[in-house]
Amino acid sequence: MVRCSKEGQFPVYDFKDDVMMTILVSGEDSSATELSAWKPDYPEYLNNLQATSTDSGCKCETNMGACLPEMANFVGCINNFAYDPERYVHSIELGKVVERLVNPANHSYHQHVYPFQFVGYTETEYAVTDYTKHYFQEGDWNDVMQMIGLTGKLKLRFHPRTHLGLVMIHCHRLSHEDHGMMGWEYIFDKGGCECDAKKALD
Ligand SMILES: [Cu+2]
Repeated sequence: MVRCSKEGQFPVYDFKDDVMMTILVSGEDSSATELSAWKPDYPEYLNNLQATSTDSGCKCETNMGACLPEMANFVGCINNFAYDPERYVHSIELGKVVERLVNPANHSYHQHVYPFQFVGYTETEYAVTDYTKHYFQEGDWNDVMQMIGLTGKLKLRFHPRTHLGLVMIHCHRLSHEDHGMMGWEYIFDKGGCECDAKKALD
């Protein structure tokens, strides 16, 4: 993640440009070497889904942004609703390949339990920097993604085959997550996938 090849003091900033910490590096300077490329053996749950189509109802939108007017006191919402422990954003049927269309331009999309594969953009023009495009490559697996400036959405796929129940999703910025931008999906062992949000107790 970090290579400290030069002696000196290096501030680390947060979102507001406040210094969170300073890294003090001592010793001789050294030259950073390139990492050599390698290819991991992927476990089954990371099987490539780029060419896999999704069943109806398993392809849903997840929007991180504004809230309904009655929830205006929250910082942000997922599909217009602030976090509600009794309400889930989408339903998933175990064993189905799932696709989510997500807009992580101003917020970072984070998902628990199952990593997701970034399979592409919904638009041909998506306004991200070459640096970002190089960092997040189509086919990569992630558990959090944000592309500042993104227009349109990202297509993310995963294939839940093991764990039933809750999958938490939220903005990875704590001050947003804790003020509304959190939700969950529910994985069932029967019944089809559905995009409509439901109350868990219905
Ligand atoms: Cu956020």
